[in-house]
Amino acid sequence: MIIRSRNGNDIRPSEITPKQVHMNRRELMGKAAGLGAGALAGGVSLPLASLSSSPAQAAALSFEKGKFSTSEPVTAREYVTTYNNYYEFGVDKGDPGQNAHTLTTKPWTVKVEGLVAKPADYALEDFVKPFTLEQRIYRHRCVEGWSMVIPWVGFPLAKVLERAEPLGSAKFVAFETLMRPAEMPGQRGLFQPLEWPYVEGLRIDEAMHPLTLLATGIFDETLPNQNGAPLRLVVPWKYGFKGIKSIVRIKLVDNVPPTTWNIQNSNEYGFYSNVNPEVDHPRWSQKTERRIGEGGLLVKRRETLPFNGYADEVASLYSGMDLRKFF
Ligand SMILES: Nc1nc2c(c(=O)[nH]1)N[C@H]1C(S)=C(S)[C@@H](COP(=O)(O)O)O[C@H]1N2
Ligand SMILES: [Mo]
Repeated sequence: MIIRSRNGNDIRPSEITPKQVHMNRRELMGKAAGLGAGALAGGVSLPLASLSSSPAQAAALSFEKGKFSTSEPVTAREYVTTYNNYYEFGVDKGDPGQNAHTLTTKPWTVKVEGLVAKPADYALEDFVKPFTLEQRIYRHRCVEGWSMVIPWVGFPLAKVLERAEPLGSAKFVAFETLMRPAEMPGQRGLFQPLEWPYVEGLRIDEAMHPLTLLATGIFDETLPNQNGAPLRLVVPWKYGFKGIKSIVRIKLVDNVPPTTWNIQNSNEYGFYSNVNPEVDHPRWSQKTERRIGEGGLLVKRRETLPFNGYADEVASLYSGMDLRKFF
């Protein structure tokens, strides 16, 4: 099946169901009334208050739960696509959803280089082609204290690294976002909130971990631009800013690569950035979080879990490390 998205990229996911019908907010509110989570198939449930619950969409969202997927209620698509951090398109949560449509994501080239036996420049289509797309429902915890549950579509980053054949000297993986001021308003003008291009990094064992994804979609559609089209990183046990968007370069290196928020403020943002309720941000606690879409001022904040709830899978990567020091 070919799914043609708004930004013109094709995906051929065997496991993805037809594109859901996009309804306006008023329709959604009307349809959502009275539909319980029990009405949904495939183990996916939406909160009662979800704006995107409708019988038609429930059918479209039906899929096999991937390994590692949470069964927590999925955050409504409306929030996932309108409440974003993507400073290349503005610093307010609504800015990326408003502005990111100006980005051209076709053609798109991804460079894989550095300490590998098989460096290459791939057209996105060739980069993705050998891999089976999976849907993975992950918790997503922003360092600012909010969280969502997002159904990503993608494939393990490990597949890309294996194809490139890392040399023994490769210890870290460095990622880089597109630099294109003409199409990214945050990269031009007087006020530039960050140094560009946005860069991120992982230790190679983190990068090879089966939870670590490269995503090309959300729900049952290709990634909307505001979510990082056409290719973004997802590392569910780390704060959201590790999930670098619109990736153009993946480089295997032998030393800790620079990372954007650490460059911006090294007291507040470390290289590891594992979700850790025991280590406060210097300006706020990280013990609790607000789940976006769980409406109302009276709704209690949730307790944040060590490694964002993925401790069983990833805690062993850090055994013997002082996670207060390596925050
Ligand atoms: N290139 C780039 N990637 C980025 C960001 C950014 O500003 N620029 N923001 C990060 C932050 S802080 C978060 S929380 C997530 C948000 O992803 P989402 O909008 O898909 O929820 O993207 C991350 N990736
Ligand atoms: Mo974030």
